[in-house]
Parts: sequence; structure tokens; C-alpha cells
Amino acid sequence: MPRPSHSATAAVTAFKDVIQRHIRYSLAKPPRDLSGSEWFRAVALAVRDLLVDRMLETEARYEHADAKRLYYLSLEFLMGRALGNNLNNLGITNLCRAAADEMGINLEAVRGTEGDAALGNGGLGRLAACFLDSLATLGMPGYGYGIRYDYGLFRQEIDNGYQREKPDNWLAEPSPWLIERPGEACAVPVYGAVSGGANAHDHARGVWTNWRIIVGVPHDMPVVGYGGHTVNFLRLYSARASDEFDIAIFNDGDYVRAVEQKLTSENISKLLYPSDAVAAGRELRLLQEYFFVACGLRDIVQRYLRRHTAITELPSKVAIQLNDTHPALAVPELMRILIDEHSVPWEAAWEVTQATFGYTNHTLLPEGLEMWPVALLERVIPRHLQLLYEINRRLLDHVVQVSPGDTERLRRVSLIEEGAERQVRMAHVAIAGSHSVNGVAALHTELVKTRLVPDFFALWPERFNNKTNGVTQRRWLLSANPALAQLITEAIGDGWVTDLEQLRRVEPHARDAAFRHDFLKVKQANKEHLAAVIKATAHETVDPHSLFDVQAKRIHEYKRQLLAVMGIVDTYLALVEDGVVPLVPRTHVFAGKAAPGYRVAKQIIKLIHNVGAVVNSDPIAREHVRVVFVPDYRVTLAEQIIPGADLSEQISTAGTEASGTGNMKFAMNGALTIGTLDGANIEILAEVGAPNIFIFGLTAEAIDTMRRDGTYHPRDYYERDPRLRRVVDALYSDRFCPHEPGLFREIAAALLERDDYFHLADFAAYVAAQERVGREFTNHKAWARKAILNVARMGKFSSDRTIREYATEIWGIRGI
Ligand code: 26Q
Repeated sequence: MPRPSHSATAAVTAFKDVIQRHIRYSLAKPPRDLSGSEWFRAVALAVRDLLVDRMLETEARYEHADAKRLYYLSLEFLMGRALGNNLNNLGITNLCRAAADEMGINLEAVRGTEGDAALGNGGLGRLAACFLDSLATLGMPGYGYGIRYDYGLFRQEIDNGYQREKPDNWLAEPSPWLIERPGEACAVPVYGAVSGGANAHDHARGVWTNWRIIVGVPHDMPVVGYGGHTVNFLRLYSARASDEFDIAIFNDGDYVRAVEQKLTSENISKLLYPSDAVAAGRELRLLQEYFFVACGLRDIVQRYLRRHTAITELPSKVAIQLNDTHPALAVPELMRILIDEHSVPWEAAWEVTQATFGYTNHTLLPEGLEMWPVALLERVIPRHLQLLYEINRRLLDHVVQVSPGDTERLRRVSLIEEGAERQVRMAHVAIAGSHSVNGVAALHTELVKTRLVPDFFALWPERFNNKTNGVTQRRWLLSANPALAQLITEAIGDGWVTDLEQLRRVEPHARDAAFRHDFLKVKQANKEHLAAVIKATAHETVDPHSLFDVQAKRIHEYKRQLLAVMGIVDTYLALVEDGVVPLVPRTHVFAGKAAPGYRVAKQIIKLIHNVGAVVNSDPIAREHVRVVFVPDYRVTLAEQIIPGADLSEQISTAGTEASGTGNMKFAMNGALTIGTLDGANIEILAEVGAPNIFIFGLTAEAIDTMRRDGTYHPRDYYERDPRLRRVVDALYSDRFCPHEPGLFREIAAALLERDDYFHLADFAAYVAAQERVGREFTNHKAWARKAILNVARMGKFSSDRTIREYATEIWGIRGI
């Protein structure tokens, strides 16, 4: 062991001093009285001091270079914990640990007390968080803009196998990472009416009156890149009622109405909507979307105008990315700013708007496409509706020019869906108002072009492009799996931390018996850790030498947790009824939240628990199969589950999962994938090679054809396959719900009658693929080789690569 140098010990002392200063002057307590979470606060505040210094330096650097900036507008940022990540990226983990040791506290325990910032539902929100890490690591001026929800995604508790939601009051103790900036608060008008304004001849300058003011207060969370050179920020707005406006009503003597209005205003940033696919058409959600977009654009335009005068040159210094359609009201809002506040003529304003925005689509599911009733927009943001009408009029004029007489096409392209209730199609707004439209995996982008919006693709093919998702290896490998990270670094150096393609150099080590041995040792230790997590949370003792088969993601019919359950039921019945013993003992690990209003998803959670109860209590079956559900899946739990997986389940119906990002995290941590030809699985297959992944099931094209022609009859599969029949019959019977007869009948009946997600069509192929998995797992050497090759071939799936592509092909920004 080298002795710490004098300057190292001096740095430890200095850092310790900063922590002690915060204990005294920020917490105002003597150190001996501190609780665990107070230690966290003191350490975090000391780290924050460093972040603030570098954030100010970073801003000066950008300012000096007059750099073009990227603003990532998103209703969701699923950040997880920050302390460990900030220490790692600043490169001061060891220094901080030494300082903590000298004060007699354990850094890992302190890190363990931090709660997750769970301001997101799943994939889309976590992608935004990975992007912020990559932007900062690449030294690029890129900022997140979102909402500082009082309540993040609900905590999941399980009661008798049923999901129960508990509020996530994450700001009960204020976050040390958030820097409130009341001085930069902004005012946003809502409700009221417009007079004059848009019509065919005079579309400019409507006058919006009688609005109510909502105040947005920014809170900045510093985002440090690896190496600590760059600190960007995530700007989150909370909503406050406006004092002045209250005073007006107070003066009218209507005290109660004034207080009521104050409450509604402050509700806007109260909670994250917990749905990740079904667009909840609620007024409060619309207010959220408009509120944060309006705050963000004011801020962006203001920052631009501090140094520049020509508002029409905005796109030379500003790029704005719309994370799905949730922030798509930015399109009419920027038009309003340009036209109403800067007197820019329509044509020029529209050019500026299109050159500024890019739009990313994250879903093909029809129920995921956002639509807002025209009548609601009319009431809440009348001026924006007027502008949308004018955008639509010009769009439809253009369509008439290029395909005269095609009224069907006009109906399909329109921003407005005509029907009993007229609705605005937000995807059309986003596409029309952007110069770039991208999908998040190769297959997904093709389906956006051919299935989702073929008319727009015909109109503007040059706008459409693919940006395959990625994840940050700093959080998902270096920090979540330090033992594997160290093994890799010992083999190839640490260049992979900022250049994931370097993992290729691990490939030759897959043939090295000693390396394989070390790799398996690391995996085994991670499995033992996961077994301890399972014990502590699901209260089940599992064998860490069994195959850990993991499906961790939001619960959704299209993700087909039900197919995995059917596979388990098949194994169980074959064992107890036919005496067929599986080749390897398995532990099936499930984790994930269901949207509170999604009945079927909640039934699936109950089914997993009930199948687990039957299998785990059967003295014979439990020796071969175990089923556990780990409650409250979130970033911090993912960091503990993923490194301990042998097998990663990515089994969505082909053509439904836009990309998936969990698939990348598991493979990067040396799990093999069992998966369909869906989303980024297809690209993972291309990278790792067919022998190193278990692919099964129908293609998106085959499923598309069956859907179109109405040729899918699930009952045919049921009648022809006795194994499948036995499984469906067992679900239909009370075998897994003896105390609640008929509980799963609805699920079984839906499988037979509709099976919207083709479980029955893929069942036989899934079971066969799982049998291959079992066979191959018995050969430890071959399995280790394949797992190592998976790690070595994950270079493409770094969010650094994704961000470089966005930066050069869409945003026109660069590292400074
Ligand atoms: C919309 C309107 C009202 C309320 C909620 C929503 C809403 C919220 C969240 C709709 C959708 C979402 C989230 C979608 C999502 O997470 N999509 C996932 O995005 C990932 C990143 O691109 C992909 O990897 C996943 O395949 C995709 O499912």
C-alpha cells in the first residue's frame, strides 16, 4: 500500500473542514448529535460547494465561447441518487471516504441514506438522466428543463400480493442538490380569452386578456460530467400563485376565491403523473405541460437576448429537444413569443421555430399518443389554440398543393382529429414544428416512418432520423458494479469509462480461463448481494447458485410479464405432473410498478405473487424453481438487481417496445438476453452475435400482417398445443387463487379471446428458448465466455455515442 502523500492528506483535511463547517453553519448542530440523514446532508453540501464553483466556471467558459446551447425539455428526469455519482464524477470518492473515516463515519452508510430523485416513470425519464450525464461528460452545453414535483413516482408496497401506492414525499427534507433561484422566477398567463388575432388575412397579434398568472420558480440541480471539468444543470420549476393577482381578488373582497386560486396554482407542480403509456387527458396535466414549457422558453429566450439582439437568429445559438410530445406546446409558445412579443412576421417566426426544435418519439402504442380536446385548450390557453389553427391552415394548404384532391390525406395529416370531441394531435404539432423527428432504435424509426405517420414521412422524408438509445456506463457499470469495473480496468485500462467502444479489448480475455474465473467470481458475489436484497425486501431465501432470471421494468401487457409467468407455470406443471425436472434450478426475479389505474397490470402483479406462493411452498418444486417479486423498483434498486442477473428478459411483442434501455444495462453487466426481435434487442443481436443471445418469436412484420388481416386466432394455438392448453387452463382454474376463486379468469379468457399481445403465438418459441438457456447454463465455461462477449460488445450502447449523434446531426452543438 502506498502511503498517502502530504498533499493528499492535506486535501482530506481541507474537505473534512468543509464538511465540519456545514455541520456547524448549515445544520447548526454539534457533530455528535447528527442522524444518518444529517450526515448525508453535511457531506452533500460540501460536495455541492465544489459543484457550484465548477458550474460557475463552466458557465464562464460557455459564455466566453458564445457557445450554442441545447435545452432538453422533459416532463421526466429519473435521476436516482446523486451523492455517489457526484463523488465518482468529481474523482473524489476516496478523498471523501478518507475524510469520513477521520470523522468516524462510514461513507457507504451515508450514501445509503439518500433517497432517489424519482421524477420519472421509467425508460423515457431515465434516458433523460443518462443524457445529462453524457452531455456534461462530453463538455457540451446541454441543460435539462422540467418540473420540480413535490411528489415523485409513488412508492410501491405489496399487500397480500396486491400493489398499494404510497406518496413519495421526497422534499419532506429539502434536497441539498437543489439551488432555489427565486430571483429568476417568471410569470405565466393561463385561462382568459383572446380578441382579434389569427385569421386568413390577419394572423398576427391576438390580444390575450383576463388571464391568471402562475409564477414559476427555478431550482437548479448541478450535473457534473466525468472528470469534473464540466458542471451543467437541470432546471426544475415549481409553481407558485402570484401575490399581485391574489391582491386584486382580495381587494374585491373575495377572500375565499383568492385562497382557492392560490391552491390550484400551487397544485401544478404537486405530482408526477404515474402513467408511462396511457396519455391521461386531465386538465392539471395540461397545465403542467404548458407551465414548464412557458417558463423554460422565457428563460431560454432571455438568456439568448442577454448577448444577442436578432431574435430571428435564435437557432444559431439555441437548440431545443422535445422529449416525446409532452412539451410540444413549446411550438405554439415560441410562435407566440416571436409574433406577439417580438413582432416577427409569421413566415419568419415559423422558420425560426422549425429550425429550433427537434422531436423524439418514444412510443407507437395508440393509447400513448397525446391528444388534447380543443375545448380544453380553448379554455386554458386560448391564444395557443388560435396559433395552432393557423399552423394547421397553412399545413393543410401545403398538402393541397402537393396532393390536390386527396381529402383523406388532409384528414389524416390535420393537427385536429375531427370527431364527437375535436382533439389536437400533439405528435402532429411536434412534427410540423421541428426540423428533426427521431425514433429511439432502428426498427422503431422505421415503424414511425411507415406505420405511425407515413403521410408526414412522404411530405418531409429529410426530417426523419434514428438515434438508437444508450445508457451511461458511469452509473450502470462503473458505479453499480465496481467489482466488474475493476476487473475490466485491470484487463484494458480505464479508457472505457469515457469511450465504451474500448470494451472490445476485453474480447480476447473471454478465451482466458483465469479471466473467466475472475468474471464468474464477480458475478457470484453480485448474485449473493442480490440474494440478500431479495431476503430483505421479498422475505424469501434464494439460492445464489441458481440461475437468476430477471424481468425488471414497468408492468405492461405489451412487455409480456405474463409470458414469463406462463413459462414458469409450464415448468411447474411439467415438474409436478409429469416429473420433468428442469436442467438447472432457477430463481425468477420480477420487479416493476403498475400505473395505479391500470387494472390488468395490477392483476399481473397479483398473479406473479400467487404463482410464487404456490411454487415456493411446494417442497419438490421449490428445489428447482423459485419466484420472487422485489417491491418498489426504482433506480437505486436497479443498481443492485442488474449486476446480479444471469438472464435478462426482454420479451415484448415485436413492434411494441420502442427501444428498451434495461436490455443494454443488463448485457453491459454480463447477463445474457432472452428476447424478441423488438426495439434495440435487434441491434444488441447484431453486436453480440446470434450464439450469444437467445432470440425467439414472431417478427414485427409477421405480427403486423396478422393484425391487419385479422388472421390471428389465439384459440387455434390453445387447441393445438397441449402444454399451452395446460398452462391456460391452470390460469383459468383456481389453482393459483384457491382463496379467491375466479381471480385470474379474466386474464385467461382475454388470452383466449383476444390476446392483443400475441402471448399464445410466441409461447412455444419462448419455452424452447428457455430450454436452450437451461442447457447452456450448465456449461459454466461456455456461459462465462458468452457473458464476457456481451460485455465486450456493448460499446455501441453508451449514451455518449447517442449524444454525439444528436449533437452533430440535430443540435449543432459541440464540447467546449
Ligand atoms: C402522457 C400524457 C399524460 C400522462 C402521462 C403520459 C406519459 C408519460 C410517460 C406517456 C408516456 C411516458 C413514458 C414513455 C416511456 O417511458 N417510453 C419508453 O421510452 C424509452 C426511452 O426511449 C424506450 O426505451 C422504451 O422502449 C419506451 O417504452
